Amino acid sequence: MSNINNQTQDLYSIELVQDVDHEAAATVSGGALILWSGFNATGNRRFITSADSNLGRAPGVTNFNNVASSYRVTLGQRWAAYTGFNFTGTRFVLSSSTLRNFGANNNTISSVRRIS
Ligand SMILES: [Ca+2]
Repeated sequence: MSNINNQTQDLYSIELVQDVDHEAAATVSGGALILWSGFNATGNRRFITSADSNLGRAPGVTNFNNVASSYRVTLGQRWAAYTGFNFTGTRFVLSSSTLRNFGANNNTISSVRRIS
């Protein structure tokens, strides 16, 4: 029985470590905007570390055009999100270091870039 308990604990630890690794990698490279396809950090996730003019254009990666429903930023950064490709359309600022769900802008983001 103790073996089963230990194995469960190990699997849980591995999942946490993987999250930390993603965060560490993003931090080392200068911070990130993290988007999730679902509310409350659920669904697919994308780490964005530089301007992306088209969230639907990412070969081999899940489409994120008009998909993001929750987000947070690292390193106290501010990112501008746009409802159109190439930083057009409605613009709004993402700056929360804690998880936030999108409200009126749910599933509307098409491009993003960091702002100072
Ligand atoms: Ca969504």
